[in-house]
Amino acid sequence: MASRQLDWSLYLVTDSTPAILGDKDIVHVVEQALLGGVTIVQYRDKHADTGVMIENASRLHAVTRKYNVPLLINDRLDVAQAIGAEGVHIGQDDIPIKLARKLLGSEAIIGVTASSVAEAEKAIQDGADYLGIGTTFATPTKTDTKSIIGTRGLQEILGSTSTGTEKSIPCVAIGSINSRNVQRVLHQSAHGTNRLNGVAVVSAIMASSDPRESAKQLVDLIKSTPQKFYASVSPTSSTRTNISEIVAEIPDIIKTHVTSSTLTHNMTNTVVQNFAANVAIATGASPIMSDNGPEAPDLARLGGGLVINMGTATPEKMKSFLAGLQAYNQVGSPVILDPVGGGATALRREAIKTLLAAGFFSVIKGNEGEIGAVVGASGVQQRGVDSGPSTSTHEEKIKIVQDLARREHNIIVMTGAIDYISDGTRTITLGNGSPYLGRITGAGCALGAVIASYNAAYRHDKLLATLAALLHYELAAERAEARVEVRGPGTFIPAFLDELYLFGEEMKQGVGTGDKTKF
Ligand code: 3NM
Ligand code: MG
Repeated sequence: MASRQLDWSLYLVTDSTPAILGDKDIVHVVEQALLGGVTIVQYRDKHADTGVMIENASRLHAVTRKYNVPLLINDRLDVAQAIGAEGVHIGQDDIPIKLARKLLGSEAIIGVTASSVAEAEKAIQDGADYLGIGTTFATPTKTDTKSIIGTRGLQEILGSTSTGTEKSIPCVAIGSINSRNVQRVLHQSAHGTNRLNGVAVVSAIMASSDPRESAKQLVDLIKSTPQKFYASVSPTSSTRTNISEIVAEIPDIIKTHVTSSTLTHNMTNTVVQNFAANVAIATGASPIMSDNGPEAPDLARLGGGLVINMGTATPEKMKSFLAGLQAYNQVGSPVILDPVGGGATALRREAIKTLLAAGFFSVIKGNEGEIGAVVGASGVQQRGVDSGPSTSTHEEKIKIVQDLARREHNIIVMTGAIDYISDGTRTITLGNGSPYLGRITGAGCALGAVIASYNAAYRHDKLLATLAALLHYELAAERAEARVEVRGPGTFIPAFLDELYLFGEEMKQGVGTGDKTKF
């Protein structure tokens, strides 16, 4: 099928409504977009009379032909036939695919909109040449969309359209895709080796005052490797997979962190602010406790990491979280999600969903209940924000973190007596720590701050950065617990701050972690 050889990377869908096109000339906008690098054009006009559509379509066709790009017509086979367009795009409520094929013949490109695995499978069976999948994110451009499926929905469809290792049909995602989220959408929607062939946009180009530049920017983002989203900066053979190799790298990473004064930006709850800030300083980081969304873009430029701690997820805070997430994603700096009490209430479960749809988290860290809430089906009913009784076996926990890391394409940390850390390929368990960490408030939240600065200070491999943070934290806790003056949680806290600092000083001098690690 010829459609397989086509370049699907940037698919432009036109819109003639004044809200999007303004008073610009559609043909001029499309030509500019073609000069910027658009690879497919679909003429979509839900309001115009047939005569106007034919007129516009034939003018557009003259331009698309000049750039050797196919022109598809939305829904209207008659218009496609009248001007000899390369094909059509049809929705679920439009003409049946088989009938369209019968009318247009085998050479025509026939694309279909699919919002579910069932629709995708049916479209493939009926002979569609490509799928437009979505709606990815809610969009003002099309308000009657059936379902908002997010990157997870795209991933499910991409998974189902596979036959063996190669998916059977090209897929482009649609719905509120723009230069801010395109790389994340491409990255997070991937299902194993099945990836989107491209993205379809309306407003990102049609509403732009400079369609050529907007198209070029999108093409550049689509073609370049979004390294900031990978578990390691470049997933190469040098990525450490062997546990003893990983351990050998940790002291250098800790040293790098301790000497870096890396910013850790905390959007956290009021209970833990003071403690988390003290912990961050003791580990060599430079904390800022600010949930003021509008200043997030400035702070994001300082090269640090952000922790979004859901301890108090009020609507006001959620606005700040979303602003922070977007600002850090934009510059490619790490964002850590701490879904505090994530399984406890419907509101928190909803907040997790909103945050996951809104941006990319380098690391998600939580106890078993919280990670369960992120997975979507919590086995552990949470009481307060502390962890409930465990219901999963060791093997099950390994599988939970591994599957979730694969789904989110990031690092998952499930804390507990044993910590489980995974990037979807490498899964590590760590038995270090102290029971006192469970008897003071904010121990988990402060760890989030440390994970953020470690991921900002060391960007080569997120798994290693996260592991180094955990080791710094938990080895210091063990040392504090072992001190003679420590009699309980109250005396533990100052001793812990001391040991976080002293351990860092030792690592600066090249002392190493010795044989204290419990992998
Ligand atoms: N189809 P924008 S969403 C034309 O989900 C269209 O099938 C959709 O516009 C679907 O890029 C959509 O401006 C509009 O968000 C996408
Ligand atoms: Mg339609």
